[in-house]
Amino acid sequence: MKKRIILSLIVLSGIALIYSCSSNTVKPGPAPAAAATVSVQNFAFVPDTVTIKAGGSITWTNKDTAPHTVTELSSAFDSGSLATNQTFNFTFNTAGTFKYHCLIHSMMKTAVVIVTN
Ligand SMILES: [Cu+2]
Repeated sequence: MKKRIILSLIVLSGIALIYSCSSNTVKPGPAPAAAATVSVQNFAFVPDTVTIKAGGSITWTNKDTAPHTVTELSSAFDSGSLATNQTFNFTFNTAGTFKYHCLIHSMMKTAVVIVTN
């Protein structure tokens, strides 16, 4: 009888030990980098200003029937011509302000990506 109690105590403390160890190994991961989406719609970038954290990425989708480009003014990124429903993704690793426009349609308003640390 005594043996059984001791044995079950050992088993219970073993379970408690495993539980405490496993709960200690659960650590919060790094905060996810912000991601954002921009539509190219009705000859405009929507929204025309996006703020993300460095390391984050933006995906543009052309929702027009006309082709568009997503081209940074100093060529930091350039999607090339995007057909309808085609997407372009770019990851911003450094903080800064990136103005971009569409090379095909000069009348389209310049849009901006603000990358913060
Ligand atoms: Cu365009």
